[in-house]
Amino acid sequence: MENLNHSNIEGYRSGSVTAVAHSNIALVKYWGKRAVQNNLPAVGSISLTLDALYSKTNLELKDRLDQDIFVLNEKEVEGKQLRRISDFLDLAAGTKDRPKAHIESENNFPTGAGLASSASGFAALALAVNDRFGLNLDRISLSALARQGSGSAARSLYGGFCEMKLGTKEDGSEDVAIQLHDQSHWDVRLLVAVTSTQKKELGSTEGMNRTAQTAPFYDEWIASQPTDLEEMKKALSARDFEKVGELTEHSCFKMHGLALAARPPILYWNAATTETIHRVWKLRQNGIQAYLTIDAGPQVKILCLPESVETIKEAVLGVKGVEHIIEAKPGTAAHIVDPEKEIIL
Ligand code: 2P0
Repeated sequence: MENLNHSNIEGYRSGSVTAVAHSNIALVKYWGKRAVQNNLPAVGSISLTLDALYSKTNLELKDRLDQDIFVLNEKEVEGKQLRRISDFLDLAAGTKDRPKAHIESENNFPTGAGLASSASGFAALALAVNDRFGLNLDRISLSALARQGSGSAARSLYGGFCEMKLGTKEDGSEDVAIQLHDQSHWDVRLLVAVTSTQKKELGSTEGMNRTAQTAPFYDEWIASQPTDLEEMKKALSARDFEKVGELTEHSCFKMHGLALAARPPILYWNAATTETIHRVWKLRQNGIQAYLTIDAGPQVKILCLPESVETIKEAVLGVKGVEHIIEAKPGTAAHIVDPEKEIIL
């Protein structure tokens, strides 16, 4: 590859690259930061990468641009959102004196609606930047880079099941994600019951910061997380579906209970979210193994095994306000693709 002629900084590459990263869903949730500097999470987390939801990002460095250009879902983004991207590129380059980037990104699912678009988006961007800036980062270092764009993005570098570690150092070098099991470990399914495609009113960063500052049970949340993480790792290794499901629901409701205890309270649910929770619990009473989780948005994500998919879909599509269901399997790691090829693996 040919280097761009830019301020004597070596390594920049001309031409464009396209990266794909899948979204992920936390089975043991991340909520709260121990430091805003370097975006350091207050707790570790465990996630499942989802094949059906992804961001596809094309990046090209251009010497002649005055500022970065970021096009998301065919619309040019400006202001705060663009600054977040530019800051991330400065951080990756280690300098503001870098060639500007023209970035075009698409999500194949609603953006900013609790479906982890920032996770897949920043993971894809980290991979693309690594390639064009010639950084040669390994996966762990890429996860640390992606984390600084968005905490959950660190987990989208990997396929299958993944753990985001809680570090102790201020520089964040220990706050990295590792793979626990690849996508072939276990054929579970995650059904996303979409109850609204509107952008959420309160972003995750603001939501978790308010929770940390005002929720009276915040210290207990932090203190109880290591046990949940250990139990989840054991249950995943053993493919113990009931245990994984029970822990997943517990972590979800602990996080949302905590957010509700913030001042003013934080509630990401709508009426259909609540109805769907009851529908899933009813299914379980009737012997169907289905467990749910909810993120910073009103969608309900139902963890199940392949044999229960159709029964659950039928029951949940019957809930008033459920618009449609996205079915996902464990997805692959973030990767560079041929932009001409439509099929995303
Ligand atoms: C998670 N969420 O573990 C939790 C559960 C939402 C609910 O990580 O501030 O966009 O960019 O680090 O990663 C969403 O928050 O927050 C999130 P920042 P992020 O998936």
